Amino acid sequence: MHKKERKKERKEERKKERKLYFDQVIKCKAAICLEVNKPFSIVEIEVAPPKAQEVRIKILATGICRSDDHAVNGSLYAPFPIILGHEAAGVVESVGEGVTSVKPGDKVIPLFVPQCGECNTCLHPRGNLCTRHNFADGRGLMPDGTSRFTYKGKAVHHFACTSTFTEYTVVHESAVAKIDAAAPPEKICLIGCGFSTGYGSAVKTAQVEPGSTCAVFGLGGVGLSVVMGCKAAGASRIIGVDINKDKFAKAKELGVTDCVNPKDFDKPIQDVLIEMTKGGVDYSFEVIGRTETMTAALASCHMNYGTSVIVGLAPSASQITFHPMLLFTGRTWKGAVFGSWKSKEAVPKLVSDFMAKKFTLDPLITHTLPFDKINEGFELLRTGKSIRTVLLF
Ligand code: PAD
Ligand code: ZN
Ligand code: ZN
Repeated sequence: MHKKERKKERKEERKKERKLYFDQVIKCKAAICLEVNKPFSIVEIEVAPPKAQEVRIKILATGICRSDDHAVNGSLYAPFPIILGHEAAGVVESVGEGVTSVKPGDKVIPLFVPQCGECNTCLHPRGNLCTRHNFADGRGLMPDGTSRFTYKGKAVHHFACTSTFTEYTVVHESAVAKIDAAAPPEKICLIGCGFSTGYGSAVKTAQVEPGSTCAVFGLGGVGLSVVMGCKAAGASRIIGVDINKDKFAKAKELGVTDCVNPKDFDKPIQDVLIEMTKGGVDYSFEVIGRTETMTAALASCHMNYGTSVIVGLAPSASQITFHPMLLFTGRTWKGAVFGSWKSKEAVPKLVSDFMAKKFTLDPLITHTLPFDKINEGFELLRTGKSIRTVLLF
């Protein structure tokens, strides 16, 4: 073949490849955060097809978690513009080369803490923060360093390996789990973050024992899930601590035995709890995200054998100072992301447990809104009126 002809042929081939690529680009609705502290803008974006080892998902339902709000207001560092959201359920639309664990049509939950199954952490029996895919690297990009989202010709960042405030998203294969096809997306989306985080913090991270006394600081969606975990583990006394007394009725329904509002006392909340329990609780959980309540929760647990778990996400720039005596006298202080679960293997099992009615999610879902009303959903969270709002597409 003549050299010129070969060149022309190659050019045609490249043109065809480009066309195929653009044919596969999906235009869809997404809620973008253009700048810190600004409302979400509902706009049309382009979602590129999944590359090798990646999965494109049609989102069916997504919950609003306080961690998303931490990113909106800048207390959790995030690069803008960005598509937030990390608590969702959806259906696989297409897969890139080499993907074996899911296929188009599978019902799935995106995983903000991925599980590659091969790194040191994934191979360790207790580790759950995959070292190959760092959920918190703050780059807002796919593992290859690029984005699959475009708005007005410019790249938009991903969030927490998931980005679910969009009709379509792309995630790495290690950040998605296949679940029971019959599971209701508008409920089990909570297994993508809030429920699993709270429940796991009690049953896996703390390993609450039957007959123990627990204190849960913060009775939002995650805190109430901690309460459910403590109850399931057989705790005999569960003290709920919140500054919003409107949270107490539901907390009691779910197993809280005593409700305490720090505003009702003129002494530190740890003194109140130590008095109530004659020395301190066995397990305490901070599920708010404030450094002061983290140290108060630590001080509330019994010296010698008390364990305190940090579940709340403190501002990126914060530091804690505390008296070393608090630990010297025997308390244990720990924390966990996603309730210590190894995500890809645990999420399908948690969905099966939900289907087998081993726990309920209904009490956590106070509001369901169409996706377009995302700003209203965030207002409900900020004003303390909602536990979880689920957005439907
Ligand atoms: P939420 O806002 O629904 O609940 C927080 C609760 O804390 C509310 O009921 C507040 O009234 C209450 N509260 C606020 N300030 C105080 C105070 N000073 N004393 C007592 N109570 C107070 O949030 P959420 O349940 O969605 O999330 C809770 C935290 O957990 C938040 O920081 C979030 O970012 C973090 C989180 N962590 C993980 C993880 O993997 N560790 C996952 C998901 C969420
Ligand atoms: Zn969350
Ligand atoms: Zn890994």
